[in-house]
Amino acid sequence: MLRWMVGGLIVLAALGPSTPARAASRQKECADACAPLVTACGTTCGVFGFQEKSCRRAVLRRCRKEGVAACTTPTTTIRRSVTTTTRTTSTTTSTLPPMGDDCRRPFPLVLGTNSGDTSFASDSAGASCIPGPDTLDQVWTFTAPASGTLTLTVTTDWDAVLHVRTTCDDSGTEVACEDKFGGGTPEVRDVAVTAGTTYFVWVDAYNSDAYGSYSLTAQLQ
Ligand SMILES: [Ca+2]
Repeated sequence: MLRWMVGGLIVLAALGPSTPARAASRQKECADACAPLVTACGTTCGVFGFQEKSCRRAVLRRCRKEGVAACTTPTTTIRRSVTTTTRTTSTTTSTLPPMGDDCRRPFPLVLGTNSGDTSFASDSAGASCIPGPDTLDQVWTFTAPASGTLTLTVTTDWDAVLHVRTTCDDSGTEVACEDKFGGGTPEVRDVAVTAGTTYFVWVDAYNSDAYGSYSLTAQLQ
């Protein structure tokens, strides 16, 4: 009899607090353990209030179901929740391309030496002396401080093309297109410029296999 009573006490002790108490305890544990992830929801979803709430709920729901380890070692579901909102934010904030990639953000061309790299650029322009598509390019903008001759020189070890427009996104305004040599020999082009007029200088490629770093020098006489 005594052995049964002791056994019963051991079983009751193993069961622990009653169910509502355990639920409250689990909620507190989850709130503590998941605080960094919930904060991440606010950071990554800040401009999307509704996503911030659903993100927080998803984190805490998973924790209550699987235990605090779900927050200390994030699992696939939680990662997906946070990653999805991160991607949305990223898409919103990355509407602008990298500098020089297209007409939205041309590099400012200075007199003297400029340098760039088309390895990760996109194909934003064609030109009259470029025969095919998929030619990676970067664009520079230059407003002539005086009328004269602008001498442009692009030096590469790949087959570059140099072309110039007066309206960045209008190929009909092309005023020069230079492609005399393959890689290793600089392309040089003189362009007559008018004081106050803005020109867009493209460092482009002869074909899709041509890309890389370059130097672009500009001299005005
Ligand atoms: Ca191109």
